[in-house]
Parts: sequence; structure tokens; C-alpha cells
Amino acid sequence: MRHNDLTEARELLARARSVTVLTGAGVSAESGVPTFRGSDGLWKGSSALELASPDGFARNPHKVWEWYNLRRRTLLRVRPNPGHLALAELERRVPEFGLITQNVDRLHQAAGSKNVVELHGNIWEVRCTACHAVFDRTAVELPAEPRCESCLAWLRPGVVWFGEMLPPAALQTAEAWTERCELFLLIGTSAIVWPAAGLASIAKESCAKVIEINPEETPATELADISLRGKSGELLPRILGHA
Ligand code: BJW
Ligand code: ZN
Repeated sequence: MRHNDLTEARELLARARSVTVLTGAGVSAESGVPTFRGSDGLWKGSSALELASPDGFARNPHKVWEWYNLRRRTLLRVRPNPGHLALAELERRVPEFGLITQNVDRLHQAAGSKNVVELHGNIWEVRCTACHAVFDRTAVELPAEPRCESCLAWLRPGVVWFGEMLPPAALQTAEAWTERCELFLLIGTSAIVWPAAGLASIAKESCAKVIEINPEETPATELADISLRGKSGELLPRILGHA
């Protein structure tokens, strides 16, 4: 079964007692945060490995920090959109609810979501490349060359780059939530970055219904029971019964 059935999605959601959600950059697009891939994507003009890998950082930390500082500045100006708010409301309605996000922007938490797992870290924390101390630098303007205050080595963004392990506890929780849910929502992700991309298959193997929300088809579309083509900021409020 694979169709664009808003009514059935609404019914599944109204009945479900255990829901797990996986979100990607698309869920923040309507807040004005660019997604990664596509012609206008975040790494247009540079390769993903230059900006989001340990080798890229080792080669040119100035360039990587310039990109992250620009993104941090953009995030200071944006607010959660109706999609984020709908997911926070869903959490209040459903007895067992978990939100797994690949996003580093903390907009789910700003919208009021509580049970959130950040698979790829977050952009507000920074970590020392030498002594590994972690510092919360939420909403702080960082220098062009951020250095550790105890050992003066380079700081790096507290995110997960290509080739790096995901935080083990976060991944374990994400997998456990995915295995136990009756309904799995896959929202605003191109579903090509692993291991997040594998979660929809785990949900399916555990007999959950899978609903995808995305304006475009993705590699996960074929395993979705329902695939809703459109923007999450418009569709999520509708499947919750608003408008
Ligand atoms: C809308 C919308 C609207 C638009 N409403 N929707 C197995 C097989 C093959 C490769 C691998 C594998 N296992 C591991 C790998 C390697 C690699 C990987 O997956 N590579 C693939 C790309 C091939 N994975 C890793 O390296 C991971 N580490 C790991 O697995 O460690 C163990 C290991 C290491 C080495 C070898 C083997 C094992 C780490 C991945 C870290 C990803 N990091 C980034 C950067 C984070 C920091 C930062 O923000 O700067 O995470 S990359 C980037 O992609 C970011 C995102 O979280 C992630 C996913 O992107 P997302 O969110 O899906 O965004 P987009 O832009 O791709 O898509 C947006 C979607 O929204 C689109 O579909 C639009 O249509 C849609 N949209 N508007 C709803 N309004
Ligand atoms: Zn240090």
C-alpha cells in the first residue's frame, strides 16, 4: 500500500498509542533554515566533505568555522514553524512518544518537544579538539577562530560529521523507540544519510505503519504505507485535525 491519503494518516495518528518520529532538515525549511541538498542547499559551492568531515576541518578549520558561525547567526533569527509546533502538540496527546531528529538547530525543543534525541548533535555546543571539554555556547557570537579556554586548542562544533560515530546512547534510544512504536513518521529528510536512513526499515520490520511527509520522493518512499507529498508545516497541522 502506498498512497497520498491524508484522511487515513489522520485516523492512524488519532488511534496510535505509541509514535516515533524521525525528522530532517526539511522540517525547519519553513522557518527559513536552508536544507543541505538541492541547488540552494547549505553546502552549495563546497563539498559536504570539506565542511562536514574531520578531514575537512583538519585541512581548513577557518572555512569550516566560517560556515558554522554563519549558520549559528541565521538560527538566532528564526523561530519554530507550525510543523515543529504540531509535533510538540502530538507529544502531549500520545501516551508513548519519541522524536528523533537529525537536525542540530534545537527548534524542536524551542517548540516545546521534550522527548527528543539528537542523532547528529547540536550546533550550540562546542568541543575541544585536544582535551575534549564540552562548552555550551548557545546564542553566543563566537570568534572566527574559537579556542578552548583551558588548553587553547581549536574548538569544534558539537555536531556529528561524516565518518564519525553517532552518540551511542542517542542511537540506542532511537533504535529502541523505533522498534517499539506502532506508528513511525518520517518527516523532511532525504533519507540517504546512515544510520538514520535505516530507521524506517527497522520500524517496518517491527510491524509499525510508516508515514512519510516530504514534497519529494525519497529512497524511503517505497516502504512507506502512506506518503504525503507536501510541506510539513502545512500537512502536520492538518493531520492533527487543525484546518
Ligand atoms: C521538506 C520541506 C518541507 C524540503 N517540509 N520536507 C551505510 C551505507 C552507506 C554509507 C554509510 C553507511 N553507514 C555510514 C555511512 C557513511 C555516512 C553516510 O550515510 N553516507 C551517505 C551520504 C552515503 N554516514 C556517516 O558517516 C555517519 N556516521 C556513521 O555511520 O558512523 C559509523 C561509520 C563511519 C564510517 C563508515 C561506516 C560507519 C555520520 C553521518 C553524519 C551526518 N552529518 C550531517 C552534518 C551534521 C552537522 C551539521 O548540521 O552541519 O548531518 S550531513 C547532513 O545530512 C546533516 C543532516 O542531519 C543529514 C541528513 O540530511 P537531511 O536532514 O535528510 O537533509 P537533506 O537536505 O538531505 O533533505 C531535506 C529533505 O527535506 C528533502 O528530502 C526535501 O525534499 C525535504 N523538504 N522542504 C518537508 N517544507
Ligand atoms: Zn581544551
